[in-house]
Amino acid sequence: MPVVLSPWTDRRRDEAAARPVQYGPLVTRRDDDAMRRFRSYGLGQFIHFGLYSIPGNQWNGKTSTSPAPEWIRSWRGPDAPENWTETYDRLNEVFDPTELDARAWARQAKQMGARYVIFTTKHHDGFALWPSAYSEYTVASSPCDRDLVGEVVDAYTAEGIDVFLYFSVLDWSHPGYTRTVPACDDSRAGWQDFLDYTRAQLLELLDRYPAARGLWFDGTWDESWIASHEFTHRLEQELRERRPGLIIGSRLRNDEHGARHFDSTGALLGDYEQGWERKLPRNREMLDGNDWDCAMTIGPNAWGYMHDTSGHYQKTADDLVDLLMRCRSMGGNLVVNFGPDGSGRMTAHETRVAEQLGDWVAQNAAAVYDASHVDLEPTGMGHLTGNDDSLYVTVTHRPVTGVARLRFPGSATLVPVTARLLATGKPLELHRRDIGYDLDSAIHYDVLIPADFTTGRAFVIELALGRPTAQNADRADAFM
Ligand code: JFZ
Repeated sequence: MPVVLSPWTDRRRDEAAARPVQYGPLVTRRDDDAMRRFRSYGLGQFIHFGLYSIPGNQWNGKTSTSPAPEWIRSWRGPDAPENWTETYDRLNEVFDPTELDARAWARQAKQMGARYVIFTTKHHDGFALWPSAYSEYTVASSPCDRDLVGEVVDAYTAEGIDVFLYFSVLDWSHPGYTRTVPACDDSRAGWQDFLDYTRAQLLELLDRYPAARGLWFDGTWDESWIASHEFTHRLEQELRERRPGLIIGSRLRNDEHGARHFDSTGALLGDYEQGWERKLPRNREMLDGNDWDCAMTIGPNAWGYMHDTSGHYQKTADDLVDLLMRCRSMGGNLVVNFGPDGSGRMTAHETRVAEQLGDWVAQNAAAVYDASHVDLEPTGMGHLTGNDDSLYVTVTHRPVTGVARLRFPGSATLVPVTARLLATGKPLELHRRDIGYDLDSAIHYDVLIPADFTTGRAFVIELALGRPTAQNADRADAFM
């Protein structure tokens, strides 16, 4: 799994260069119910659905050269169909996802173990999946004529899954949208129109869907938006006032110097880091204590439906288990993306991995949800998660010796007392080892993995923690 440092997340904390900031964060690290929920979500689902789901990255048998299937409208070049943009813009006339059953989606997400969903209410093409009063280009202008956002909000809420609304600021359908800073009166008026419309749609979403817990912004990278820092600052304030507890990530706005995600002093601009998209932090230190999640595609870079995935690696359930526990070990959530086809059906591969991931998560729930980063040296065997009661070792790389060895500092106030396989409850032998080569007086705990225990998937060793008393040391050595 390549782990790269992204320029989005590589904030510069160069104190000498730090400039005073007026349009900095509106929040500091929150510890209310909503953010505590966020921290224990563990696993989420992303759904990209819209007009682009109809072509699924191809048209008339030709495959698009646009960056990703949901970007197919921007297909250019000799292979692009004639009048492609006009053709795309009229897909609303045939948009009719008759197989879309939000309750079936929600049941599937529940079985997978997702605790939140992020749903595309409006992607870059500007087509709204709710009947917005502020646009002609919505589900109401299609044969579908259903409030798909409402269906998703209701269905997922009924399953106990929190809903976040994805909203692209970048909007190819609005005549006032411009990528650059408007330089003449006409374009300034158009841009102001666009800002009014954006604000109206966002307030409309909050008013229509009171159950939504968060807004997930996208398409906020153009110069025009970056220059509108006064507007976006006020907007964030207004959204937060309108819905107390609302969660907004760091991709909505920037400071007056153009610094995005983090302001020019390095402070996070939102409730959590929203730059870990298709990438992961190398280590916990890079996160500087911030909340975060990782949005991940199942294919290489396809968020919307892709009709033909041949030649594109599709992540397996094992890949996702590894990613999930890697995220949890650094205190973050993993959000797995789904791209249903134009009829609204989930693909066969996504359905299969959702089921397999769900089976694994159900068996190992304790290691996923109420367990997070632990302050121990990472282990090459896999990923560590835990809480005050338990330590979980998700073993992705099984030691050939059959000995899972964990290193605790001599000063640890909580140490392993008993060990078992989380999925089955089978007790495992645990030994406290004073190996004698540690000048720093670290104590090692060895868990013996029985040779006759075989599995093709990662497995979790659960260690109950207790105070390092003599009695507990004996218990650790007892054959359980
Ligand atoms: C954006 C969209 O353009 C894309 O279609 C999809 O919706 C995705 C979830 O978000 O794409 C991005 C946004 C940010 C980064 C990369 C792709 N990034 O942070 O590197």
